[in-house]
Amino acid sequence: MKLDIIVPTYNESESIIEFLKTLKNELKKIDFKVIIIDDSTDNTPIIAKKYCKTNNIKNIIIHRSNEKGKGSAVNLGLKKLTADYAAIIDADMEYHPKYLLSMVKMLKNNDLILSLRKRNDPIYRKFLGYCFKQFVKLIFGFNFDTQSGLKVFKTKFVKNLDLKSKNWVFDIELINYFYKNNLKINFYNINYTTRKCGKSKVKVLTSIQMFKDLIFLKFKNN
Ligand SMILES: Nc1nc2c(ncn2[C@@H]2O[C@H](COP(=O)(O)OP(=O)(O)OP(=O)(O)O)[C@@H](O)[C@H]2O)c(=O)[nH]1
Ligand SMILES: [Mg+2]
Repeated sequence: MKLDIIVPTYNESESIIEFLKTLKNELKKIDFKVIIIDDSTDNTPIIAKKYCKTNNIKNIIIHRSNEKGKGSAVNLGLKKLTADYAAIIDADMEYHPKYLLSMVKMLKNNDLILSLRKRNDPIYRKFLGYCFKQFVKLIFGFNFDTQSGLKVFKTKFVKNLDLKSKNWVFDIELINYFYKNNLKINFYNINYTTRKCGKSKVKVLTSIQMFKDLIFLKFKNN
């Protein structure tokens, strides 16, 4: 079984080694490749390249110096997929790579598996997260955690997908693409741990932008 793993990175020099080490350890039995799409201003891509080389991890590492956005990074990652199965995961160890194999196994009878987490956020993010979830439910009808950073899917279904969402609502665009095409979506419960090192890229303003992007996604792109 072959698995391509898309990892968007933005200044993750403090966590990238732990992430790659854990990934390699958890996926000993399968043929996998990491596809890191990096927009960092620190040395994340250099550290990642070196670690992959010395530890024999198949990799594609693309550094973009004049572009940003998790959504557009994932979109570029989608274009690089060659394996039958693909995953998207964050590099900050909030989503443990130990879940990947079980989730990929579920693709035998499904097309997209979404991880569901129980977040333990500061109160303001809890509140904004709740409002956002209600908004997603209202305009897309999705009554689940769409923003979880760990997903696996069959590559063949995303061949023609070109994500328009440059930033944080790309998850909903991706899920909606599977949904619109009547593909089978299923869920996998995970334990989620908050970031231990490095900095969050999510700011209070991000949430406001997300509401705007979501309306745009629904009424302009769909
Ligand atoms: N390539 C790229 N990756 C990004 C960008 N912004 C965030 N990321 C990556 O996307 C992943 C999620 O970003 P986080 O800042 O952890 O977002 P989050 O998990 O919602 O927020 P926290 O819970 O506070 O960590 C991480 O691997 C980031 O490095 C970006 O502009 N470009
Ligand atoms: Mg994070």
